Amino acid sequence: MTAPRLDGITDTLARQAIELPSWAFGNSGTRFKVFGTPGTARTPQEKIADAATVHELTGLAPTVALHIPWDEVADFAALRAHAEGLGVQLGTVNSNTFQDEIYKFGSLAHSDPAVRRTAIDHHLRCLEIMADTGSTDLKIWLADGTNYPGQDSMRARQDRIADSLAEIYDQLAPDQRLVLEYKFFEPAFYHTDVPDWGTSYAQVCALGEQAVTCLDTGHHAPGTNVEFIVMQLLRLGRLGSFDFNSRFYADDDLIVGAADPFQLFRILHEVAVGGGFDEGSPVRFMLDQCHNIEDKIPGQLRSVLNVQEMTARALLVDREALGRAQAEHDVLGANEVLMDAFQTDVRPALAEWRAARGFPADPVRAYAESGHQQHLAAQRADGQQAGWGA
Ligand code: LRH
Ligand code: MN
Ligand code: MN
Repeated sequence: MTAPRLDGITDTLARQAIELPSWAFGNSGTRFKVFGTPGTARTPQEKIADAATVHELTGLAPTVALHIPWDEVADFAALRAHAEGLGVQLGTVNSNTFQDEIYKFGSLAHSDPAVRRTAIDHHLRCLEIMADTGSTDLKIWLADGTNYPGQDSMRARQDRIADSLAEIYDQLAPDQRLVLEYKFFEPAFYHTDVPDWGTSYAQVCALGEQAVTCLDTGHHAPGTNVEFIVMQLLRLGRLGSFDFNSRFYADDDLIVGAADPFQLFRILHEVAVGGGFDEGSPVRFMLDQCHNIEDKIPGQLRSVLNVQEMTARALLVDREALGRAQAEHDVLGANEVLMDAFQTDVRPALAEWRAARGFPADPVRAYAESGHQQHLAAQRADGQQAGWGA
């Protein structure tokens, strides 16, 4: 088989932007143990510097998402200047109403108006931060839910979320978006207040045009046809962003494309069909991952390259041939068109294209050979490494 030609798809590939989560550069783990990794960032500034390294080697990651309060600093305008000085921008601001004691029974859905007030105010504070950082997306994931049937009224909680979100939505600037993420379980085990795309869709539609849904690939029950949801949200004009990661069991937050590369291909094919890669598309792509045992910077490099490689394969689908086979009800033929693209090894062609644009042909190897990881380990030997959450 001859090497695939990327001619028709390089404009789209050159536009590709994958936002990195600041928290991927801190230590993370499970409830059993958080292992440290030499050279791990100690501050929000160092996390941003590490994200900038990923962008420098790939050209794929021009923005960094923040999580508040994990990335709380005294001066967000200065943090923005720091990022821009390193060649990246600050991106999505993620709110966090799942770690404070007062949120034990919920945040925006809590029955006590005082707790709801605190949770709403936290989001208003995030909007203030966004004014300083230049961020346009406020991403909200709620841990709210219950553990036992009867524990609280699911219906009343849904109404309270709608009211709370409306108050936050009212304060958005015209160019800002409220992005509502869903997740089917964890930390709540009986019911979650925003468990699925339908609930997120109902809530964001009630808010207005500036509210959209975030699809985190790890937030569905095993066996869910995630690409169907991608298709539907694109069709309805409410797919705001992706949180990419991969999973074997639950919300594993492993490297995107590691557990099920074919699912990533099917998702990206639906993005292509639905216009999500078109110029001016409102769909944004983000990683939401943790690197529990591998080094963080190479983990993020591998991740953005996985997305790039699978995007190339999805863009290589012969859509005309696919349409013809579908129209003729050529079941096996249509499937073959899709599988042909999926089975295409785009790595040599992408390596060549990267080199032609002045990037290392193999960014993971270039990083390993640069000695930067050892340099970071020596330079960051003192002080407290950032952890998942700080
Ligand atoms: C919840 C989630 C959400 C949070 C992140 C740390 O599981 O996916 O996006 O902000 O993890
Ligand atoms: Mn997420
Ligand atoms: Mn998650």
